[in-house]
Amino acid sequence: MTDTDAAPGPLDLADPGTDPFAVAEAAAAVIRERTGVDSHDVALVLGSGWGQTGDLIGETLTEIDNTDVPGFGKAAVAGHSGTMRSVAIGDTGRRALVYGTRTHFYEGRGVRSVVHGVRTAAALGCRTVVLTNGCGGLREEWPPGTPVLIRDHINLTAHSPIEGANFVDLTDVYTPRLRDLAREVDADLDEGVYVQFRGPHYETPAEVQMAKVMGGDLVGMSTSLEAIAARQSGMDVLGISLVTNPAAGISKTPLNHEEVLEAGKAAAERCGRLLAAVVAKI
Ligand code: 8IG
Repeated sequence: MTDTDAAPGPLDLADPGTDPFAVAEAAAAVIRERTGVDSHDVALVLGSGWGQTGDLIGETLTEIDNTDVPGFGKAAVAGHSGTMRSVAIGDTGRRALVYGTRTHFYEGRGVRSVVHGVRTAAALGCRTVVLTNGCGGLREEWPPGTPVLIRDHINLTAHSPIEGANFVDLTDVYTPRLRDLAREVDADLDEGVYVQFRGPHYETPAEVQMAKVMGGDLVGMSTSLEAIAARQSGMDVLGISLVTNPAAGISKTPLNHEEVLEAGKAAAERCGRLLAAVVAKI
C-alpha cells in the first residue's frame, strides 16, 4: 500500500514538474486492474449528506481504498468515506465509479488534488460526472433537505484547475440536457447558482448577502473547480446541491456540522432515489 501523496516522485501532484494527467492515467490503471474492467461510464462524487445515496444506484462490485490509488489521499471530513466503489448501474451493463469523498480546496493540497478524481474518471472513459454537495441555501423556499440542480456557478476561490493558456469555454458547464433529465425524474427540482467560497469557515452574513446580489442561490466549498476540470476533459456535468442549512444570516441560528449531517440523513431517501433514477437514464 503506497500513500503517493506523501512520497515525492513522478506521481506527486504537488510537484510542479508532474503532469497531473499522467497521475490520472496511473490512477485509472490501478482502478482497471482492481475492477477488472477497462472503462467506466459515469462518475459520481458524493458530498456532505450524500454518503448513503450511492447504495441505491446498484450493486457494489469492487471497493477500493483511496490510499491504494495514485494521487488520492485520506478523507478529511467527518461523515465522508475514504473509498471509491465500482457500482453496476442497475442491469444496464454500465458501470459507475462512486467516490465516497472528495478533496476540498481548503485542505491546502492544491487544485490538482481537488480535481484528481474527475480527471481519473475521464481517464477511465467516463463521459459524465455527477457532482453532489451539501451547501447553505439563500432562498427561504428551500428548507434544509432540499435538493437543487446547479444551473451555473460563481467560483470565488480565485483559482482554476486549468494550467497554461488553455481557454476552456464555460457557457454550459452544467449540461442542460442532464438537468432536463433530472427533472424528468423529479419535476419539482429547482435550479440555482452555486457560489464556491474557499472555506473552511462558513460565510459571514455580509458575505452571504454579497453572494445573493451577485446572483447566487447556494453557498458551498466545492464543486465548481471540479466542474471546470470536467469540462476541460470534455465530460458532461450534472451538479446537485443538497441544501443542508440556511446560509449564515438567512436564519436566526448559528451553523454546525451536526445539523448538516442530520439534514443529510433526513433527505437521504429522496436524494438516493433521485440519483439512482438519473444515473440509470444517463
Ligand atoms: I454542508 O452554509 C455546507 N457547506 N460555504 N456555506 C458554505 N459551505 C457549506 C455550507 C454553508 N453548508
